[in-house]
Amino acid sequence: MAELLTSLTSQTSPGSPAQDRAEALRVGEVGLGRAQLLAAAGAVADRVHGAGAVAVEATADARTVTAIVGCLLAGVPVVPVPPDSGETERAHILNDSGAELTLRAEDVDLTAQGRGSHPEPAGESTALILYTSGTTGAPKGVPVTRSAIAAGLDALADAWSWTPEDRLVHGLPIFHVHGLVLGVLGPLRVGSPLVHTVRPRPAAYAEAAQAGGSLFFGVPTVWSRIAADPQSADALRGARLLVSGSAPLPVPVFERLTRLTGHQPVERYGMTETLITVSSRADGERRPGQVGVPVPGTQTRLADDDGTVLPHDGEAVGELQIQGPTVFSGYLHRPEANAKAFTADGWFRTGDVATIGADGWHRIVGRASTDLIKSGGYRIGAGEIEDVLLGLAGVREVAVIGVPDEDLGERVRAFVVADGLTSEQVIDHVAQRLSVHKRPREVVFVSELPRNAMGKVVKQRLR
Ligand code: MLC
Ligand code: AMP
Repeated sequence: MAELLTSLTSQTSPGSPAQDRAEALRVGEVGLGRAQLLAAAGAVADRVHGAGAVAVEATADARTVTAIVGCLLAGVPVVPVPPDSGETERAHILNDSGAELTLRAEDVDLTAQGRGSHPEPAGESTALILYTSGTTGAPKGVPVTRSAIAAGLDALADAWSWTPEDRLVHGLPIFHVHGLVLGVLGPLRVGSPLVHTVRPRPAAYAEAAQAGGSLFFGVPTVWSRIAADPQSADALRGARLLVSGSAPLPVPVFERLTRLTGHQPVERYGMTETLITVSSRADGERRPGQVGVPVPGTQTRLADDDGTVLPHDGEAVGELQIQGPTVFSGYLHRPEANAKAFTADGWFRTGDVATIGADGWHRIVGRASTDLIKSGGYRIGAGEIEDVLLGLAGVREVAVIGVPDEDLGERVRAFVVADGLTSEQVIDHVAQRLSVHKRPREVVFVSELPRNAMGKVVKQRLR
């Protein structure tokens, strides 16, 4: 396979001194040229070479990016750990992935020089192991191969006319597909410099736009906050392309953003398991409330509950299923989940419910399971939070749901049957054990949960 981080590594002899010094990457206050990033990442590669997998404490920091790049140069799978993940979640990720070593920003020396280049690993080898929530239990490990990332990024470069002339700006976390695969590996493959703003605040995006940012990534919460801040939105007029994804972009946010920035945002759809598979195009139409057409190389279809394939007529509603070079081949250590995740003829079952028009345009209308919550663009499993809360002394029963939220899309609400506990105790119990963003934003104490004749909690009745 061609190299994964082509624009970083493809020049075997150094580029021109000016090219090498020009900033390839900036995270907050720290900028790195291509040559410095390659040298410092090379030193990390020398150190981790031969490890089965390495965990990286994924703070938004130029040293963390260097650690990730170093592991990728050495062909060692990277396990990004959310820096705010509590003890339960962290222990699970480290244990399940088999990571042999954890790198933190402090472990990386940005002035170090690697001893030399490492051979490019095979395309089918694992680049990243990303952890993502399911409806029940602890998060599942998703191995993402080098060839899937390469195919996914090349498809997006085509869809978004993304070139080395762009300067990408975002402030998303670098432990998920959006911020890491698209937001960090994308620029290193395409060759467009990256400006990471550490946090995705409207004022930081505005400042980066004024400094020449052209391509901007955000989750809908970020775009909605920008749309509520006319001054920051106006600063984005000079951008080339605004891209939204990870959760549905509400139509009013699309419209307001268009009015205030002069740009209709491109919306795209994806998953950790499949990378980005459907998008509107930079050179094409944008439609509020729709996520576009399959990216080059991806096939999509709809199926009903019995597996009958449905027509692409814009009316039929079914589960969206995906095939293509970016789709993973199964969760780590989860044969049962894998059996359910794919159809007999090899299509990945997204669990998202959609329509597809005769013109190929996709509309995501919901999710098959009420136990997957999307809050601020983060995927959160109700079961994981319920398991943790059942471990809190005094809690007798619990049910977690997502409720609509103006800012976050959905917010986590926990219904708890308990004796003598406060909302803060319940929230803190989750925040200390799982990632902070998984904490309930609201706790409702009830005397009992609604159950059906089988004794199963009826979550619909909690809404
Ligand atoms: C509050 N905090 C607490 C707390 N209550 N900490 C501990 N215990 C408690 N009880 C603190 C936090 O530490 C944090 O501090 C602050 O409150 C706010 O944190 P938050 O709740 O996370 O902030 P919020 O404003 O809600 O964040 C909104 C957001 C964020 C948009 C910035 O949700 C976000 O970054 N989302 C991006 C998700 C993403 O990238 N998803 C992509 C998945 S990939 P401090 O100090 O940190 O401020 C995917 C595929 C695809 O979906 O298609 O892309
Ligand atoms: P994650 O596992 O965090 O990668 O989340 C993937 C899920 O995010 C998908 O299954 C969808 O439910 C949701 N998602 C991503 N992009 C979009 C979008 N543009 N519109 C609606 N939902 C989306």
